Amino acid sequence: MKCFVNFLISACLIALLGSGVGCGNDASKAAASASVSVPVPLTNMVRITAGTFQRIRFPVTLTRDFWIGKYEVSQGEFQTVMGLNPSHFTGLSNHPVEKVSFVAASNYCVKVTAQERGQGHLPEGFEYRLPTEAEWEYACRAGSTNRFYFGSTLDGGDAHAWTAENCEATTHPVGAKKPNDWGLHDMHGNVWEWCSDWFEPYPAKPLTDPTGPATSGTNKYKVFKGGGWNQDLQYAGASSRFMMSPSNGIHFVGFRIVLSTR
Ligand SMILES: [Ca+2]
Repeated sequence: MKCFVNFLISACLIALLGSGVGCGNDASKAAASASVSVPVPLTNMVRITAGTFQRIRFPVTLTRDFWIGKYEVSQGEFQTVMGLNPSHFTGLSNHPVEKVSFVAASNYCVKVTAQERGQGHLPEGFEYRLPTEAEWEYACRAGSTNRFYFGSTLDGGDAHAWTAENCEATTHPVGAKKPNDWGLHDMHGNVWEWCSDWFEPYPAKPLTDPTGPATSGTNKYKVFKGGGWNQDLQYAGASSRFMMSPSNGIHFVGFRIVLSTR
């Protein structure tokens, strides 16, 4: 960020000395097309440091830092970027967008990437995208080895998660429940969240930077994680997973975004 600010100041000085008209359109265009050495993330992106987590019996190692959304993507954010709102519980701008397909969620990431690249906020190779299943679970656990980031039993669920026990059969504003230790809200409950992996049985061995099967193969479904308003807390554990066709949207599945290299 500091480098980018310094660049802007330099661009203004060059324009001022060269033309005598200050930081005008030409300088602004030059700044917008400039590449930065580190990403300038959107507001409410939380940086996650690379590391290892224990997924049931085997370690999973992530070798690259990444940023992940502090909140699920809201209806208002989706409407602003895509110009439409597919949600079942419509007209609730601070609730998570739902009934959004994997394809539509991916398109949102592509459009945000294009916008941020146009603003000069992304170094070459960085993009907004859906999290891998491993990135999602690592971020959800926030260092915990328990079933939930808040513990190994259902106690404490009401403070941290909107699930069937407390949600009154609807979504709720993002961020209303307590976050995990890394500051992420609604990792358990509110809406389930799309991940980028094709679904197959999770490999029973140590893994490094897993991205799931390269292609769908015989499987035709994408993974989603974390439980939602439609089911009890017992189904919202950090390692639990479910799947659906990437072209389908349903009123209990939404997403959050990651900023990283591919
Ligand atoms: Ca969620």
